[in-house]
Amino acid sequence: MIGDTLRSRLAAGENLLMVNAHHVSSGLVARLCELGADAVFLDGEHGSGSYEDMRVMGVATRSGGGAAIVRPDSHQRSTMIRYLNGGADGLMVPMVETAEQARTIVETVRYACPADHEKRLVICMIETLTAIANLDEICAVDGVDVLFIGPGDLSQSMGYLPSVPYGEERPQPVQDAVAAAVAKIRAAGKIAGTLVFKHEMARWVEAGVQFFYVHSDPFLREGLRELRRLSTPRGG
Ligand code: 3PY
Ligand code: MG
Repeated sequence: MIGDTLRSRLAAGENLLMVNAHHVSSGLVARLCELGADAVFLDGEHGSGSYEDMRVMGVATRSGGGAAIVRPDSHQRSTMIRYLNGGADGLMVPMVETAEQARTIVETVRYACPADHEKRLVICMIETLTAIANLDEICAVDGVDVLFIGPGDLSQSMGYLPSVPYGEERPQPVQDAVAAAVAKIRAAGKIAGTLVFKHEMARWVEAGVQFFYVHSDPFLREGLRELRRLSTPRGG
């Protein structure tokens, strides 16, 4: 497991790219890493992957030189343990709202991997107004490597739609809330992460975000649109 490699790189000030393949495909996750992704996001909260799919994709991810970060669908102890036993390089746990929950997640990782828990990255997702209100206490929990702001669920928690059309901006109050959370995480000496689209990247790099989660679909969509344009005869 290579979560410790990501931790060291973050501690050295590097920014990391984690890509969601959106498909259950070992070939695709390996290729994404060969082409430059530092990690792939294997989503057990959305999508159709089984425990075995996640294990096999994790092996493929590492063969491509990247790390496999798995999102369980809940804080259920047995679910997290099964992903860790299947070789997850890290867990990105959704809907962490209190320091107590963050502590339980850290303890679960240490329990599941007594011999090599330091090789697993622990990421807590901050994605509700309650989590934002408790952010100082959550940041103070030892063993949490990355505090990751989920702008989609945070938007819903603030009364907005979870997503905006590709290329558009999220509502300003959501952007402000993410920026304030990033500043707080950094002031606490912790690593901040968030989901970004290409056009937002420079802004969040500037704000000090180090752990970037990106979707692969926009690249496919943009690439195909461009090929379609180039392949269409003028006037056609
Ligand atoms: C969210 O934005 O809510 C996510 O879970 C992904 O970042
Ligand atoms: Mg979310």
